[in-house]
Amino acid sequence: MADVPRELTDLRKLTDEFTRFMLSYKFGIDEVMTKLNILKEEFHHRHDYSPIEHVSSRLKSPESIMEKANRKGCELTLDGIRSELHDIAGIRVTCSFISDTYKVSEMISAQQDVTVLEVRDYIREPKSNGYQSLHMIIEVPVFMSDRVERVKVEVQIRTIAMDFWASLEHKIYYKYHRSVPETLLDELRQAAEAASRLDVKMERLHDEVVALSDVAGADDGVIEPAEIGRSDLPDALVRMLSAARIERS
Ligand code: 0O2
Repeated sequence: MADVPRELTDLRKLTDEFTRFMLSYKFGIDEVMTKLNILKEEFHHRHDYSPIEHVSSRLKSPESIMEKANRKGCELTLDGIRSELHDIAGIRVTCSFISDTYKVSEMISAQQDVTVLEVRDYIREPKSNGYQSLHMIIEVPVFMSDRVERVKVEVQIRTIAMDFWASLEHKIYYKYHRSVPETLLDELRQAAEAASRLDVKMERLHDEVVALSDVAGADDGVIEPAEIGRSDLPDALVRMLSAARIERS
């Protein structure tokens, strides 16, 4: 076999190293997604409700990693990037209510193999533009064939209203190439305040309804497909069906 030029071997080695670097973050995401989906399902099974509405993930692209590493002035090596950039792996959890965001954060923190490195509470203290979200940087072990790597994952937890606002603000920010007109920034701040009031009101209403249904044992009028045939029929329905059968015979 012909000799492979040195540069090509080096390039292959670099590509392989970078692929392993990116894969470790992908596995970190997979692991935290599994944890969150288990929590969601198990909580739903136990309490007939889940504080987690929706979970999504994203892996920063190599271009975006380079841009952020340059912007932060961090050492441009894989080790430098690994230690300075905390959001290469990102997971977003949306919840219905503010109290749910803290519930989710507590459930994540309580897991034995999770190390919480940092929490930024932009819900208690929103950013000056109105941005609200609970950010956690966590570290999870990823078990590879030849080693265990501890991988950082950024988890953003917020309500549906906060998420709606943040998605729109993100779009506007990029549309205006990061220099948004002051009037629009003002409107965004007002919209953030309105979203925040909505969150508080919806949670209060929800608490009232829960208190009512606790007293009345209310039925929400819906049956899960898996429950068909498993639960007892209401007495009135049994009486009605047997009366109809007697009439027919
Ligand atoms: P993208 O496109 O979502 O990846 P640090 O990482 O600690 O050096 P940073 O990145 O400012 O500093 O940390 P911070 O404030 O916790 O923000 C991290 C992420 O939160 C951002 O990632 C956004 O996803 C989100 N975020 C923070 N502030 C805002 C905001 O004002 N509006 C919106 N829409 N999102 C925000 P990226 O890498 O900036 O972006």
